Amino acid sequence: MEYAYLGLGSNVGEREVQLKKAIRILNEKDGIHVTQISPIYETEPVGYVDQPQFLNQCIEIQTSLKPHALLNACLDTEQQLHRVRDIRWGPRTLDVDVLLYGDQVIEEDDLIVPHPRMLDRSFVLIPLNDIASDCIVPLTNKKVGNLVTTDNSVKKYQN
Ligand code: PH2
Ligand code: MG
Ligand code: MG
Repeated sequence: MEYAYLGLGSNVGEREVQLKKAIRILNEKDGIHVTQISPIYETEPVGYVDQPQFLNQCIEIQTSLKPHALLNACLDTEQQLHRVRDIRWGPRTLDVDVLLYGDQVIEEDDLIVPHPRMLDRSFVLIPLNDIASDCIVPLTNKKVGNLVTTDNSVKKYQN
């Protein structure tokens, strides 16, 4: 068993409903148990900016799945929420990224952990800090709580 952290994002359709469905689908999978759920944030798009605002959230899971099996579970969850992949960093009903997998460093063609862009993405670090402030990010040797900075483009989502 390992603890892992996943980043969820949605900016098309019923964003909040889709995040909730995604967590339910993940939790129902064999070998995945959701142990913590962050608050939801509404965030300005990063990278490809001409698209709607995102809702972002992070979850902690306990998993018996190996990293690639976990990645496949994430991709399968995206498929169940009818994700269409066209523009890189473009609009999506659901994105599920593996952020951290225990203290492992993974550098494969299809899976890089820690997630290569998480350190400069407040829409990841702010919700992650809510559930994992003491978690040490491999390669940085720093806690999430020491990596996060305030960012006005990431706002608590009121529901
Ligand atoms: N995901 C991206 C690209 N840009 N911007 C925000 N605010 N939230 C995201 O989840 C996001 C993004 C690629 O995965
Ligand atoms: Mg992503
Ligand atoms: Mg992704």
